[in-house]
Amino acid sequence: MAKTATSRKAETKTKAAPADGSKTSTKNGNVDFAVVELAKAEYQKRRKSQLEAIKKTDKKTLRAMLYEMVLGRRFEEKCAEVYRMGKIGGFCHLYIGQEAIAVGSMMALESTDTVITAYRDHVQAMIKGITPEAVMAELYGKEGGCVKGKGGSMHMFSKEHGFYGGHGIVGGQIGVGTGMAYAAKYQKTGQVTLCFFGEAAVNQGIFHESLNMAQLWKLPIVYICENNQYGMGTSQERAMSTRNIAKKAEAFEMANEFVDGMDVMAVRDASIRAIERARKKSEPTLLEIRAYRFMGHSMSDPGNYRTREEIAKYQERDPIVLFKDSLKESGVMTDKDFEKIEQEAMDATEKAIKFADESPYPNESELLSDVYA
Ligand SMILES: Cc1ncc(C[n+]2csc(CCOP(=O)(O)OP(=O)(O)O)c2C)c(N)n1
Ligand SMILES: [Mg+2]
Repeated sequence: MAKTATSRKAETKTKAAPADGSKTSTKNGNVDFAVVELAKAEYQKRRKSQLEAIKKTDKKTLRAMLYEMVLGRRFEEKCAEVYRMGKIGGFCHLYIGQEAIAVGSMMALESTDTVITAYRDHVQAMIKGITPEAVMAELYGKEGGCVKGKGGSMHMFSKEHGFYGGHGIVGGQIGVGTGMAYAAKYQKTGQVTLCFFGEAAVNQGIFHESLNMAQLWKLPIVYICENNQYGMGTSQERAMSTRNIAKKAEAFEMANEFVDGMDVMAVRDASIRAIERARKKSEPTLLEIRAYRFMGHSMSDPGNYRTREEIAKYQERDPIVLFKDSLKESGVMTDKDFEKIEQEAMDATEKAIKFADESPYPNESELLSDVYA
């Protein structure tokens, strides 16, 4: 059943990653409601600016944005379910809670632009146009997958759709993405590259080397640091000497912005500015977009490094609920519209599952084709 715009707590159907309880400040590991109240206040504040941004955007775009966010959420909830049934093997990193980052930024691109990302890639692959069927079949390791079942969860890829992975080496895609932007400039294609990476990748040398080159050579790229505040079980605070990632760009005299990743319209606004800078002036930008992952690092994460209050605090600012509330208050959409979108997303997910279930495993003769290492 579809949720109403105000049923905030009910939005995330999937249970948050379990907390060990030892770090909670309340008895029995209960949620600290003072923290939750604070988060609610923050939520209201953010909604005002979202309402303003909605007024300036056409309904078709807004609907498409909400659809992609809801599809991403429902699709991945299903991924978690079928993973537990043993239908998906290997690593599986979910994007639940971070949907506003991919939707806000990627939906400001032209279809010919290119995207490269890390292993948390299912939702980005779908926004770039790879069908939910091809993504789910890839997760199953089936022939109908976007890379014929050889990549799996971490390696979605489609040259046709300008989606260049799906990379497992933390930070590796920052160098490759910089090369893609160099190629676009050299070949005068007019394409802009969006290069996504987590905050833990910022501590890698490749980040600093790439940003230096991109600014020096004025490359048409937008670096998007998806700061979900954890690299596996290590919080940013424990691994980085500063909280401020956006400002690192200033070492290279690169344009930069810090963005609230729970607010899809704020992400869209900042992305439009950065993409225009890349396209019109051939200049790079670093966006630090701060959100929170509601699930564990991967499906096998026991989640004993953070508290329930912390997860609940961020779930109070669920980006989908925030967006629905604002759309409803703006009079752009009604509960009926939301129900329709929920149904479409569920149907697309079910269709993807059916396709993946029915798709055959790759033939043995395919074992070495397209394999270069
Ligand atoms: C070079 C390298 N070092 C270590 C790892 C192991 N590893 C896999 S994911 C991960 C954390 C990355 O966190 P972040 O970049 O913040 O992305 P997130 O998982 O939060 O999306 C690490 C250390 C790796 N894959 N590659
Ligand atoms: Mg992270």
